[in-house]
Amino acid sequence: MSRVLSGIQPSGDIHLGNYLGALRAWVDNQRDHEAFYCIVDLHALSGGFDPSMLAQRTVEAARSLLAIGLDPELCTLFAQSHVGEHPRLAWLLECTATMGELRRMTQFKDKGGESESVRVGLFTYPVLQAADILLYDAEQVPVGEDQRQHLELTRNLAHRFNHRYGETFVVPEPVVPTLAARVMDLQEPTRKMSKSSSSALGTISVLDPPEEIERKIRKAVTDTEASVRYDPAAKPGVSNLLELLGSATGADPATLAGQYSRYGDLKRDVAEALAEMLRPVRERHSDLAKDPELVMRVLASGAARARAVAGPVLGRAMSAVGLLPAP
Ligand code: AQP
Repeated sequence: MSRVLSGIQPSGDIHLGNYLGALRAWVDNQRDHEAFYCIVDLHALSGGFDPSMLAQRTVEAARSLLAIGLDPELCTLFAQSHVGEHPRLAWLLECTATMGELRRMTQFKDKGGESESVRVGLFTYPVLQAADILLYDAEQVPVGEDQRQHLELTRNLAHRFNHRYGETFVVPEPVVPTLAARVMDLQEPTRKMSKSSSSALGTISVLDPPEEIERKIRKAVTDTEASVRYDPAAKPGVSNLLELLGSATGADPATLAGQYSRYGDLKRDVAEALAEMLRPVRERHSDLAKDPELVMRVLASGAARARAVAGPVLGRAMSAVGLLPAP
């Protein structure tokens, strides 16, 4: 079985963009791949975070991932900070990466990269992400479109390291969905839906009840034209709604557009389809809340399984760069 790895930050409620862009593929992949999924809590330190909430958010992210359909019998789910190999490999890769290539990362620029007070961790975050992936010899990484550039960096670092120090890492491929690879904010449809930078009305959480989904979709920004067309450049709001409906129902967004003449009808169907798609997630989430210790047990056994794979790969990399083996 080929191996996949992917991660998510515990930086807020898991939203529809995370779900359609990446997490739905996580669930599918666990059946026919050896799957490692990581809650990247160390990455969360690179942005504004609340220390009193971080542990709770990590547990909550794990519970939501189980509710979405991850099965700890089929995949390895763990917290990044529980596997010390991640920051250790990140250092070796920081000594492989260049300032120039990290400066080109658009997420760094978007999140305030020009400011003198920006955290160094925000700058080096894509290198830690490369370590997350390379530690598991992952062949595939399911991600949304926004992560494609970081994946390209990971591939470049793996190639460079292998070329400089000898064959050490598997070079991974990104797997980006064809639909809803970039779910847009419902209030600002030219920006991606995001945990930390979207307004409450612009984001749909995977745990939102049907009436909340209906309210947010009803208020979603469209445009002043009255025709339903799939044209992401000219009509980003309407096209986003059509993509959401398409990815919830399996239909093609351009074909769906032909079935509607009014925005109100489209919005009603989008809200219904999303509520139906997320219903089992909400139900499983409330079942999981009845056993608060379950998540901790899953994360403990996940960390042990992750360390068993990551340890030898880190050892390979340390030996490749010529470090003295530990006594
Ligand atoms: N809007 C989106 N559309 C499609 N995919 C998305 N992803 C995120 N937003 C969208 C994908 O979700 C996975 C987990 O993302 P993450 O939490 O690790 O980081 P992120 O990309 O930075 O997500 P957010 O929600 O925007 O978080 P914050 O606000 O904390 O930065 C990734 O595979 C990502 O591609």
